[in-house]
Amino acid sequence: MTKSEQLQAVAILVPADFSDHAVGRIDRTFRRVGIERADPALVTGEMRRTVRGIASFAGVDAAMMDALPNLEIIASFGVGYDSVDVGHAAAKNIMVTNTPDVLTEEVADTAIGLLINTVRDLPRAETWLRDGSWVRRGNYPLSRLTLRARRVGIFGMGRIGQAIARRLEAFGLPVAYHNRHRVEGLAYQYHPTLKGLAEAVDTLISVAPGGASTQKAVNAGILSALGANGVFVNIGRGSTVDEAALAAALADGTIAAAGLDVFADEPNVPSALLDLPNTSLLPHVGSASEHTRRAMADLCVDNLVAWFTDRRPLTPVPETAHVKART
Ligand code: NAP
Ligand code: 8YV
Repeated sequence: MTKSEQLQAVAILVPADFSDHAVGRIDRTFRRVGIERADPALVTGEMRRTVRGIASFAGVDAAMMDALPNLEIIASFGVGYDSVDVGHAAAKNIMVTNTPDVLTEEVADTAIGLLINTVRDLPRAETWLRDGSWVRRGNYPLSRLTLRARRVGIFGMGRIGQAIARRLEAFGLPVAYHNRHRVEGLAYQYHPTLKGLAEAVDTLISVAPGGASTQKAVNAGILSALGANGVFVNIGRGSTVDEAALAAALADGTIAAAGLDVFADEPNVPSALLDLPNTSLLPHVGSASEHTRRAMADLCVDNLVAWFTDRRPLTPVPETAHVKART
């Protein structure tokens, strides 16, 4: 059997709403097995016997892994993999891969766009033009907020955080950050606590991953430390924010405005946030250009190809980097 024939015999489980480009490549390379969603109740006997890989968009839990005893690899679409139970995968010798780097610049661009929309109120200014208010009512009111003289803190100074910081430098804004560890060789001011960072800045951009260690990290205390001129932007994960505390802080003037691309229970956005005039809201579009989603799809499939040919993936997540192929 040729290498290509061997790959075509490998069954890869693909949920229904997966990237068209990735599905096309999986169809040409492997044997694609469709499933409505990654739900163990939908796993058939044949899937149980044959599936060796999953291409995942929306997460894979422990029960799904347990339902597929021959599962070797979960190729997750996206850099954040908080929706995959990586601890369980590592314990079961299942490789997990993600799609870092190829989306970094796109997400950083979106973060800057969201920051400017939030501070300068540009989406509402456009609505003013489109609904005829410019003609009927005159010039759009001056924005209450400005980027000028702001001090920006980045929560999660990783690949995307650093790409955001590079853009902010070009804007002439000072940058500081909080991670659990100081980044060697990075000149921005480091704060060992998120509270310390929030106290030192008036603009906080969160690009931290989801998961237990960041759950509701941005809470009432952090928002209060940011202060009345404070702007909060979240391009990381909704789970890192106490959304009720955020809505309250925006309503009572504890902070000035927030720009959010991510939410705790997507696609459901709390009405408390929708109803506020000082929020700028996006439907999780950080990486959502055709260009970047195609690159993510390619890396997701390239990981499957690398695993089933060389038995080594291209971009394993750290928690499963040690996992070895079974044969
Ligand atoms: P990354 O390079 O791994 O950076 C993550 C950073 O967060 C690291 O510097 C890490 O530093 C820090 N961090 C992790 N846990 C922390 C904690 N408990 N407390 C403080 N800092 C912590 O990842 P990336 O490629 O920049 O992506 C970051 C995240 O952005 C993803 O995980 C994803 O959730 C989100 N994202 C969103 C979109 C979107 O469409 N909105 C698109 C892509 C990515 P330490 O390990 O030193 O703490
Ligand atoms: C994607 C993301 O929208 O990469 C991430 O972590 O949040 C986004 O790029 C998401 O992964 C699609 O599931």
